[in-house]
Formats: sequence, C-alpha cells, structure tokens
Amino acid sequence: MTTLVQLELPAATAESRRDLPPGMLLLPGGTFRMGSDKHYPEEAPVHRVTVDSFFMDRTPVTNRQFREFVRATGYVTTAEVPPDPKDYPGALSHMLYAGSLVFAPPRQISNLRDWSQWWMFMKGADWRHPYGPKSNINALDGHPVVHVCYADALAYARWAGKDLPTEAEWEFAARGGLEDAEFAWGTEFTPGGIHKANTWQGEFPHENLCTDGFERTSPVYAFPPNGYGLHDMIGNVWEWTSDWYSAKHQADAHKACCVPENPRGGREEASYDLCQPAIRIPRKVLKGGSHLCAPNYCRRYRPAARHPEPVDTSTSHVGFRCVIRDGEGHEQQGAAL
Ligand SMILES: [Ca+2]
Ligand SMILES: [Ca+2]
Ligand SMILES: [Cu+2]
Repeated sequence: MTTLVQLELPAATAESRRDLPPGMLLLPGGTFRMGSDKHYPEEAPVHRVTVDSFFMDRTPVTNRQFREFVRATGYVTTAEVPPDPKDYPGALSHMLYAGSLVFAPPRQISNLRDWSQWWMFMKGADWRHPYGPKSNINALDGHPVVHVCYADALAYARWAGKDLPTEAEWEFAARGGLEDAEFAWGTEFTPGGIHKANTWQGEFPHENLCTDGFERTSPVYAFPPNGYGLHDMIGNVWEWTSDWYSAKHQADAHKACCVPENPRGGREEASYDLCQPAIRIPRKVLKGGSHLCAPNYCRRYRPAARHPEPVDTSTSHVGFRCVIRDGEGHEQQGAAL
C-alpha cells in the first residue's frame, strides 16, 4: 500500500504528493530564528527552532468554510451557549449570558491601559452575528470566521482532518522564508507606502483612518501573499495556535545539536494569567496580530509577535487556520488518498 511506503520516507512524501489538500500549501520546514529581541519582552529571546514540512491553509478559515462545518455537524460554538456559573466564581449570574467580545470603542477614552473601554461583552454576538445580534455575515462569506474560542477552532480542524498549528509552525510559515525580517514581507512596514496587511492606521482606539481600505475584517485574499504563498498571516484576525502560552521563549541551547525540533510550547499550568488568580482558565498563544493592531498601541503585526488568550475567549478579531503534518491527518482526509 503506497501510504505505508510514503510514511517511511517523510521528506520524499511531502515533495512527491501530487494531491495537495484543497486550499493548502506545502511548506518546506527547516531551521529558523524564532522570536525577536527588538520588540515586546514576550517575543524574546531569539532562538533557533526546527520544524518539519507541513501543509497549511492558504488563508484563515472563512465564514463560508465554517458554515459548511456547522451544516455538516450541527456544531454549536461556545459563544452561542450561556456560560456555566461554576466555571466563573464570583461572576453575577445575570451576567452569564451567551455572547462574545466585540470591539466597540467610545468616542473618548481615559487611558490605553483599560481595554474594557473598547471591548464589550455583547449578548448575542457570535460567528453569525459578529457585531451583535442585529449584525450578520451575509456579505462576509470570504472574511475570516471570528468569535471562535480554542475548542471551536479545534473542532473545525478535527472535522476537516486537520490540526491547529504550533506557534513554531505558525511563525515559520509567517516568515515566508525571510531570515530575521521584521515583517512577513521584508524590513519595511509599508514598502512604497503600500499596506501589506489589514492593520489599524490612526490613533487607536478612537481614530480608524482605514488607509489600508478596511475598517474591520477584510476578505482573506485582499492582501498579497507572503513568500510561501500564504495570505493574511499578519493582520486581519489573530490566529489560534496549539501552544500553551509562556511569558518568554527558551534561550538557545549552547550546543548546535540541541536545536528543538517541532517544539510544542510551555506547560498548561504556566499559562494562567497571574493578574486574575480567581479565574483559572489556561491560555494559548495567538499569532499574527489583527485589524486592531496600531502603531500607538500594539505593534504586533509581525511574525514574532504573540499574545496570550484564555481558551474560552472569543472575540471579533480572533480566528484561525489549520495544518496537516506529514503522516498525520491524511487518513482522516480520506479523499486525499
Ligand atoms: Ca484596517
Ligand atoms: Ca492573521
Ligand atoms: Cu494588536
């Protein structure tokens, strides 16, 4: 059986696979320098990491794709179900309704520290109603799905015979083959004045100049691909990875032989938010930044950038994309073999 032969030759397998899963690209894998020492402390230190080759979705999962999954399975996302009071000690029961976090900035804010000024937990906000119960996705088929928590993203991935990327895989992919480049497309944020990703221009959170053409999310093919052919790695929506968050990276091992291969992030117990000791919700790493990343507030429109997100949280600016690793997932994919 050809499958077994292929699995014994992982490098050749990937190259020789003519049946590229639809909507995916084959990334070569390799050793790269992950993280950055020039920006936020959680991105440091720069360290070397090796990832094997893998397939990755060309774009974030869209509303159209997510609708197919929901139609096929009847899946109900976390944002559509009222939270269980026992998971949220101290929360007032009348506050525990089905909903999700929507970006809704006031005209004026007092400071940039308190994000509750522009994030609103909105009853009835979910993937079909990204800006609240009266909104819809009728014109947003090609936009990334949002208001998906980690379990929702993983459920989709499993259904599709795929998985969520690790942080290392995601960052390798976002760099598009450029060594040590600040941005996914090179060293300049807007080369020749051209926007390469959907971010925020103007003073966040009250002044959205939309110089890049988009106030909120954008169609996943609106901006050019990176060197690997992947769209929207940077900006538009943050993307879930499977790694537990840790406050910084592990430094390089002294010996060259010890470059971590396919690292899987920190420990779950170390991922909790120490500022919120009462709420023990572990946190995963988000990557890529979003349409809300602004020079005056959050310069996370870079491959090295990372952000912790509690697994049960969903928002109007977080989505995901999937991967298939060599030797994994093909079986479930069925049609691909
Ligand atoms: Ca924008
Ligand atoms: Ca993105
Ligand atoms: Cu940001």
